[in-house]
Amino acid sequence: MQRIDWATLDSSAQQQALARPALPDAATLAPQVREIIAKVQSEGDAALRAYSASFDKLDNNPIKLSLDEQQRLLSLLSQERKAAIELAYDNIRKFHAAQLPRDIEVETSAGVICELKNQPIQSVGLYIPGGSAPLPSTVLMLGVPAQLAACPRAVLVTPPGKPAATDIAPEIIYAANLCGITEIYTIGGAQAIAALAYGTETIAKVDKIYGPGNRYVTEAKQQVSQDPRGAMIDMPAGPSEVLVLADALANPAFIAADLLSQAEHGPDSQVILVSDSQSLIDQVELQLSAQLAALPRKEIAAKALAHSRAILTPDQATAVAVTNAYAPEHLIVQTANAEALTAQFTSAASIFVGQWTPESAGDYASGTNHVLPTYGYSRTVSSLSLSDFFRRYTVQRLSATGMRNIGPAIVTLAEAESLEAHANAVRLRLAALESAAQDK
Ligand code: HSO
Ligand code: ZN
Repeated sequence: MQRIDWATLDSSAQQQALARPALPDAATLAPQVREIIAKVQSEGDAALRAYSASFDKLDNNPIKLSLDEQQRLLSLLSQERKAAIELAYDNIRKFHAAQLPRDIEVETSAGVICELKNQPIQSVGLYIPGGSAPLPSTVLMLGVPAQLAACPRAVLVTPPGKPAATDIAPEIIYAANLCGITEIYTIGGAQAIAALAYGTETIAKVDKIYGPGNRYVTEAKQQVSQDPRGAMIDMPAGPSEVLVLADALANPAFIAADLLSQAEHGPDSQVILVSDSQSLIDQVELQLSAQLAALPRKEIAAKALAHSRAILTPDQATAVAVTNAYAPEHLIVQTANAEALTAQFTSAASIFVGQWTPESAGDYASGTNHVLPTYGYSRTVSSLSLSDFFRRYTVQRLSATGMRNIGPAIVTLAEAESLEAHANAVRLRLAALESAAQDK
């Protein structure tokens, strides 16, 4: 870890210490992804098969995973894994079910009724990364809210397996089926995002795309979300990150394990330790090297650690300020007063309080969602929740009384904006009401 003594830095060096990395080859990535999207738009399934052949070295990707294949995969899964997935499913379901948005109806003036209603998004596409670590937990994080919102159509895409395209992790299928999802496609990368956004012969277009992915996936999501004929996306994304805020009494072994759990996600993972205790930082460093050596993914984790930072602050208040300035995706608070500190955080996407709460709890099974804003977006973007699977819309109705009550003010406002047609739409009605009253 890079050691940083906060008090010795001037303000621009402090900003630099908290900066995210510039995303590599952004300039070449965008046109590459644009080309993939265009090819899927013009050639459909044939483009998906061609990309499978060139990127995945698979000649006959069936694209759609049949129900028979799903059954075959499920038969490979142990009871222990099924039970663990069910426990996670239950907790995620409990926490998200409590988020069900309520419709509201308000009479704002006599005879003027306004409603705010929630309607499930009709068709949602869930992207589940494959590659070095297939993530069945992400299936639950996306599938459970889609199920609770009762989205009429939820489909899942995930990169093809090996040796056959249909060799998907059985855990992914089990989690998907628990969430009521059986429409599953064995495609990944930017081409999968294009297929979801625009549709192909086999895959019908969806309205909104959810889920994490590599740089190509993230760039493709950005591009299709900017096209009105494409699809909406859940949130902008960058590499995953954790910040641990610890005091002198924290357990260095726990902290090192938490830092490594983020580091093993990928070489670009962002890992930060902030503490007012030099000796705690020293002990965490010792633990990091000891624990790292035993990890199967030590090469990935070591790369992430190489650009990670340990920041020494003069006191705890500065540690909190540094945390708020960074705006971490995950914030783990390992201090004696963790509970009391929680109210002081203004920008973390998901907070893990106290020594018994590792990030792994929220990654898998506590019930909170692990799809979270990164790259500082958590200042304003929220963690994925049930509301992301609804669209909100409004309804209003005026009675004759309502028109009499607010009509004159509307005319005045329309005149103030010099919008005569707007004023007329009300004047005509007020006049009709007036003459109907005189006829009586
Ligand atoms: N920490 C990841 C989520 C995850 N961890 C999935 C394990 N599996 C991003 O928040
Ligand atoms: Zn994780």
